[in-house]
Amino acid sequence: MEHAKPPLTLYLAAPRGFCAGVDRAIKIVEMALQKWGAPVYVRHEIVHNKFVVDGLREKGAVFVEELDECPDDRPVIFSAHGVPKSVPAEAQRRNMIHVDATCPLVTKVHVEAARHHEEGLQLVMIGHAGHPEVLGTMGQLPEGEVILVETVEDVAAITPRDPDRLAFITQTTLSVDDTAAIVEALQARFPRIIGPAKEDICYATTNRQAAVKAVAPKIDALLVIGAPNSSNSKRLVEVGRAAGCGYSQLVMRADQIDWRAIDGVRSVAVTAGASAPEVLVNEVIDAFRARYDVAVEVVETAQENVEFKVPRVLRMPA
Ligand code: 10E
Ligand code: SF4
Repeated sequence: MEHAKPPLTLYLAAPRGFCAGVDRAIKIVEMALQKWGAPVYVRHEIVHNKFVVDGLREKGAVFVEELDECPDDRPVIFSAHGVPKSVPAEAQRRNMIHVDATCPLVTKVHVEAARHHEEGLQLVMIGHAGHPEVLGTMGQLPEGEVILVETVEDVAAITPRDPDRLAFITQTTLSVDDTAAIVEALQARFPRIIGPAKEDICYATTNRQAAVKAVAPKIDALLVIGAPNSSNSKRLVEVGRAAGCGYSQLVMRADQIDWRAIDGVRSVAVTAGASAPEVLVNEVIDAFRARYDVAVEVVETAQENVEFKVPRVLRMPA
């Protein structure tokens, strides 16, 4: 006789998964393939998710890291994370068809940076070194015009050319709480620094973190579906941990769940980063159902209805 499965409450955090910028970026690649046929080149992973990237590759997208890996005579798409100014300039110089899938909320930060620069301010960017969004945003301005800080400690170490002529911007996918502490440190050291009302963290990042905070007190374990190179997904793991969840783990999909590590848990929460598709959430739920007698409960802290249009070139007939 089969043993009865142990009971488990599985809380589904909401909102989770795809944000409007990711949705738009994926649509851009799909529509470009329809309009121009394969191959369509994509500079950097369109969003940081292997499942999404593999799916688009099967349809004819070719993923490269740099523009010099693309031929002149095929369209190229720039990823949702944004690109330095030099990239579209080079595509233009080579007369390439290029479509920018940068999320409009990242572009907003680019515009903000350019505006401060025109007013003669030096910029401080809060973000993670080497991340494509940070490279893209810093690459909007000439070398030396954007100083990167990653931590509260970094704030004490920077040497801006004029401490009274500064503005700050942020990456869109940071931890809301960690960033608040860095902004506070900046304002304490540079009382005249100019910035957005809070930071530039987007609605999707904010909402996904709030949902994790709300569910954390109820659970023994948190699983965040997302890729190891996905900044917003990694932040969800940290937020879970900071909210008191002893086991908070990133998994790309169900086959990465460490069942032994969560042996004996009675409640788990599942969320997904902004680049993780819902099919992978369902895969994880099914994997739990195979081992436990699962009761699913949704913990919803916000509703989202943001939608971004694809660029006009893709809305026009071929
Ligand atoms: O690493 P990130 O979280 O920046 O990227 P992602 O592709 O996992 O999710 C989408 C977020 C973007 C494009 C940055 N604003
Ligand atoms: Fe845009 Fe935010 Fe999504 Fe990034 S995480 S693509 S900024 S909506």
